[in-house]
Amino acid sequence: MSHSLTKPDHDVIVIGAGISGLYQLHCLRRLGLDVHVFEAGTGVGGTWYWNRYPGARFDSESWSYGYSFSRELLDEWHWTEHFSPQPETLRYLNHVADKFDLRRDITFNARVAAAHYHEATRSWQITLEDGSRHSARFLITAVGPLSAPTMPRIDGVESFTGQSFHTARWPKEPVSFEGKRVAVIGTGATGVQTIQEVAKTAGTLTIFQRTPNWCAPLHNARIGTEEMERIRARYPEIFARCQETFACFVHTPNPRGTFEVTDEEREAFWEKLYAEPGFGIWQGNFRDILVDRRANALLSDFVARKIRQRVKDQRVADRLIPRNHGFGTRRVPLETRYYEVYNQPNVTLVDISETPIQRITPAGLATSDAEHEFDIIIYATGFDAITGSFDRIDIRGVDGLPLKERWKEGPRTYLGVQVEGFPNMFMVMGPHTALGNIPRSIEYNVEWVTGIIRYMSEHGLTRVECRPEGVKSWTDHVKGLGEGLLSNEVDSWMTGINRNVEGKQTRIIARYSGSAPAYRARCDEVAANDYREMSLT
Ligand code: NA7
Repeated sequence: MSHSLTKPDHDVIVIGAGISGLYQLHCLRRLGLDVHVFEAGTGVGGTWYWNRYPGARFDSESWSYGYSFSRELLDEWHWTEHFSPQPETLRYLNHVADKFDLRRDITFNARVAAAHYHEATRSWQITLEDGSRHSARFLITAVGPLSAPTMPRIDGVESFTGQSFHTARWPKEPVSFEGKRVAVIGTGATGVQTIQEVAKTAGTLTIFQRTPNWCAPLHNARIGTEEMERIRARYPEIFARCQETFACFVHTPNPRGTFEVTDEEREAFWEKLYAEPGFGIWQGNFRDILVDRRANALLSDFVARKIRQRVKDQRVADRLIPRNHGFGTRRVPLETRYYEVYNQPNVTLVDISETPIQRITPAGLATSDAEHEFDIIIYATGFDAITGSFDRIDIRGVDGLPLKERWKEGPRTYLGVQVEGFPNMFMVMGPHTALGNIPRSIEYNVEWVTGIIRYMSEHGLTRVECRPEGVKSWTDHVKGLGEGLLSNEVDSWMTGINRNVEGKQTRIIARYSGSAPAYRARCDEVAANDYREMSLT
């Protein structure tokens, strides 16, 4: 690589050693670059390092979720379950780090506090929380869209004298619930996984639900040696399919409309989807369920009937059925006997939309109508999503412009990978990229970023910045794609709402909602045209 300017400490600094950061390190190192990763945790894994809460696991099929770039890796790894539990996923990512000798270029226990661009040297200076400084030509944020956990804004959280945990900061040591009085606050995908697991051993379990979500069965199963052999043989076909589908899952919308079939056919199709593993009922349903109100209402009614069948006490079932949004318009938690948990005598559901939590007390918590005592409180209260992990770092571009300032009206990006005024910074899984089955999107994003850095190295270029017109056109495109989607009319992390974070009460278009193949085609086109849409010098 050309170094006509003062040589920084590294060619590239990557923030984060999760699925994105690990692969980014591997790809750039293969170009012969000096790459260094700073990671806040003590080990690799990102999401799968931090989220050790009981019951944490994939909702995507394990064999569609792992890295696809190395046939050797695919051949040697045995997924033991169709939807891998967190400990296995963490083992997998550690195996990847060992196999590709990644750790030697990662500093652990190193949280990045600030990242400032310096025009004079065309480089980024990174300051860690310990005050140490490191510079690089390129900065790559691999910080994850769901990695900044948020605690509820409830008085007295610090006063509780029992054990309390946020699910995304779960301790490494096992936590026993045996005979304990346990509270769970939050019923998103994380809360649902936690609740169904904790209910197995807790003395009592009290669930504080503000908004119910539409959950659907996961139908997990073990994978034996022979089945894994068959899966391995099918890997090329599996990953080819993930490249073709809308959101990189093995599931993709059915081409039929909800009202293009008879009532009997529709009911039979939904029964089939409800009985099948994974996200099929959300991602493989009729093509119009997330845009047509009548179709969505009909499907919601189908799932509501399922909840009623599974929960014995119909008053409890009533509370578990969402009223303010339709099926699939928020992230659908997948579950294993979640609804049956509410039939257990030791489990109580408290609807805090009726009786809000007023404060956390030393002994437990107080709602508007009762005092509750607990040994353990679990906060499954989610994340400051998509932009939150950026907001926590003091990122400044040209002329010291803070990224937060640039995004104060919501994120504006070029292809979800670059921001105007932030040269030489690339985002992997930044706002406005395709989410879906995330590792598939990550691999694409990482390879695209690797491509442009390779191009610059080969051409002796040291500065890359997107152009204002490129940002406008991509941001408008992303906003346009969001029009008509029922999910954009609902508060959730996907629309940038977090009631626990100041300034995150207005819905924004934070994610790209077009198809993954269309996203890739657009990015491929930019690369094929030698990145002429961007300013490279
Ligand atoms: P989510 O989906 O954002 O869920 C957070 C939950 O916590 C949700 O039920 C919230 O209720 C609840 N919450 C948040 N703050 C409070 C307060 N102050 N009081 C009571 N309840 C509260 O986060 P998850 O971790 O479950 O999942 C995030 C994603 O990670 C998930 O979609 C996967 O893709 C991986 P609300 O709905 O806001 O009323």
